[in-house]
Amino acid sequence: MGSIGLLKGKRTIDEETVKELSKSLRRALLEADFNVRQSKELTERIERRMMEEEPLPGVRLETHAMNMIYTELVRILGPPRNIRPHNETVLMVGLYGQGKTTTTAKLADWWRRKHGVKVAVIEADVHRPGAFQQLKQLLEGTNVEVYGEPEETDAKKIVRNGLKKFSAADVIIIDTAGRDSLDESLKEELIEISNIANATEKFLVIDAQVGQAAGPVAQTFHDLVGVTGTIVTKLDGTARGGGALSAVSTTGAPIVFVGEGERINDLEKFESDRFISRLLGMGDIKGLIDLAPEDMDEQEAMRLTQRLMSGRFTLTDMYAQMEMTSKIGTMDKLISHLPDSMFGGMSNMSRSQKQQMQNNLDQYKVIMDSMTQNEKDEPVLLKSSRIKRIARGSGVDEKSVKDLLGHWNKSKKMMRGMKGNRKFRRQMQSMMDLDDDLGM
Ligand SMILES: Nc1nc2c(ncn2[C@@H]2O[C@H](COP(=O)(O)OP(=O)(O)O)[C@@H](O)[C@H]2O)c(=O)[nH]1
Ligand SMILES: [Mg+2]
Repeated sequence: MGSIGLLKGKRTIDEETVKELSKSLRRALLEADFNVRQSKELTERIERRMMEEEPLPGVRLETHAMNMIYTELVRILGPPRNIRPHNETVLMVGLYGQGKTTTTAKLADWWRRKHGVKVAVIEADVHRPGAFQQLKQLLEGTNVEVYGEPEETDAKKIVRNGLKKFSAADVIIIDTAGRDSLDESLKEELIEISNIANATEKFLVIDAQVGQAAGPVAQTFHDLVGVTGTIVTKLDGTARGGGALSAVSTTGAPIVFVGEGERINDLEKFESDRFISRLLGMGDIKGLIDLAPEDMDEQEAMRLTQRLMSGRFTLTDMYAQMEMTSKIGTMDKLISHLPDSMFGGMSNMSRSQKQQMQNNLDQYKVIMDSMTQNEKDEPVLLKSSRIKRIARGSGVDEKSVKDLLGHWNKSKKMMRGMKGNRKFRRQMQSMMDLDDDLGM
């Protein structure tokens, strides 16, 4: 992706440069082993956006382009998923040699270490001799209990017995068998185990080196058990992980952890920045993107959301919400975690709509500057005499003040409506959880 440098110092982008950029992006994606068709679709989309969208004022062209590439990739990767290790049964699936057993051990120890919960694992791979021994060895010296029956050939039986034995555990992880490719009997076994386990999570373990086959492999497992998360292993090697991206794009199951070595500690939480940097072969791209303006970071958005959820909704809250919305173009990453309804689907606002919104904001700011804190907190106080005073103080007509109040009223109703919406609440809750678990 060196050709991003082509944009350095340029003020406008021409078709030739866009083509050049797009070509080099596609090359980078293919070198990373991202699916051929998907690479084509993605680069065409970015090409189109580059021709159509202008950078926001003050944003350099190369940053603008990187933002676009980044947000498009994040769109595929999906919003981050946070798993609370309570009452979870996790099924590990994947082809032979991808790192299922190793990751089972890593994950068990991770949750035990970082969350202090009781974790137990079940070895249900009856096809690979020594699988039980391998898992036991990996977990030696940890407090994770391992269940297995090395002589048993019926995996279902082992799973049933294991589940019974570990009924008091917070988390149970079940390791399963995989071959080079899945044959019918193995497929059937996996479905049966999945049914017995009634797992809350099904993680597809995929080696970063798996290339173009990743998508079809992921599809197969997804059809069998319904994959809920992806774990990419061997990211300590040279592979760029494009195959994993194809897998995610196929199943829609986001990457939750990555494996970076053979030892039990070599597990990391997934971070999209790092992953995308690696995928594009660009070192650390953090410095090249500029998604959230300094005055509006993700934390602020969280804080605001938390306030909105608390049921209070002042004019100041409304202003902050609008300000956030007006910046959505540069905040796709954050917005992708939020329900579209929260911003009235404004992530698709056109340039002129954004401009209009900015104009409104400017005016609201002037008007609000003429209000007392009390009035901003309790806009219902604003009867006609106060409205007159505020209009005079801010040099606008009374109608503009009333418009502001009307907007506040509408937004407040919208917020109320959403508060009652269970899906929305759940989404908000999981967003808040991100905060709690940053130390995870
Ligand atoms: N370098 C590296 N090796 C790994 C990683 N995860 C697993 N392995 C190795 O890959 C091989 C296969 O792993 P295993 O867990 O047995 O795969 P399974 O057949 O899917 O259970 C073993 O030699 C592991 O040590 C990783 O993240 N990095
Ligand atoms: Mg194994």
